[in-house]
Amino acid sequence: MSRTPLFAGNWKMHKNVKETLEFLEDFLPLAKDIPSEIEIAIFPPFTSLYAAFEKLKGSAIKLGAQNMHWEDKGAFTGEISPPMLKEIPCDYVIIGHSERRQYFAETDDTVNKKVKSAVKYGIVPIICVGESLEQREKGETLSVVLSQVEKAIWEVQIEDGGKLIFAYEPIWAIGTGKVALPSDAQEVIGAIREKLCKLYGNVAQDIRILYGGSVKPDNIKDLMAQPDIDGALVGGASLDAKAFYQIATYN
Ligand code: G2H
Repeated sequence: MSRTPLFAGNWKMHKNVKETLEFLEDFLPLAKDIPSEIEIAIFPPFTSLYAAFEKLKGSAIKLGAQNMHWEDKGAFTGEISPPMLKEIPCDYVIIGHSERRQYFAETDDTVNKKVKSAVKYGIVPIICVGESLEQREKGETLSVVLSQVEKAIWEVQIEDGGKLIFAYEPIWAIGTGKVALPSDAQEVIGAIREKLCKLYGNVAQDIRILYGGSVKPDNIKDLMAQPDIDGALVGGASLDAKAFYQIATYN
């Protein structure tokens, strides 16, 4: 079993090219102190991806996009294709973030199409799943999340666990400052791993599962102490070089 911890900075709709380069000016010197067994990736807006790639040359920091279309080309105004992301190149792509599900009508079906396409093009998808507050209060957390997991990877074949990453992000914890209790996050993430083991057998032990939702320097250590939590998808706190560095060096 080998699961390298991953700290992924999801910048959402923040930072133009100039601000991206300013962040990296601050972050790259700090990142030299991050142990090599920890992986860092940043997810700037599409318009900053190439500038980030150029600036990251020679560093171990990976690059990812926040979304993509599943088709490789066509009349899809405003969309970005997997080959376009490969050209940058991007290592990762976030798929099915709850903000995309909520504001841009993404469904389990479109998530599945995107996951299949990402795997086909060799871009590792970070597949986001998570329940709403209402679903949690009704005791539906596990059924909702496990159903999202199953539908996201429907007919997706993988030969090794490095091809997929999941992020459990309870919707009620996103950008609200309300982080899930580490034990609650572990319960859901442990259940996701069990489900993946049923579907994929032993390779599921190598699939990384991140926690996301109001991760900050002062709560990351307790989250990382949980056996199935392999890192974090960090929103707000990843916009600040020092805070993101503190999260990645939680120990
Ligand atoms: C959840 C998370 C990053 P934040 O969306 O994906 O954002 O850390 O701001 O809650």
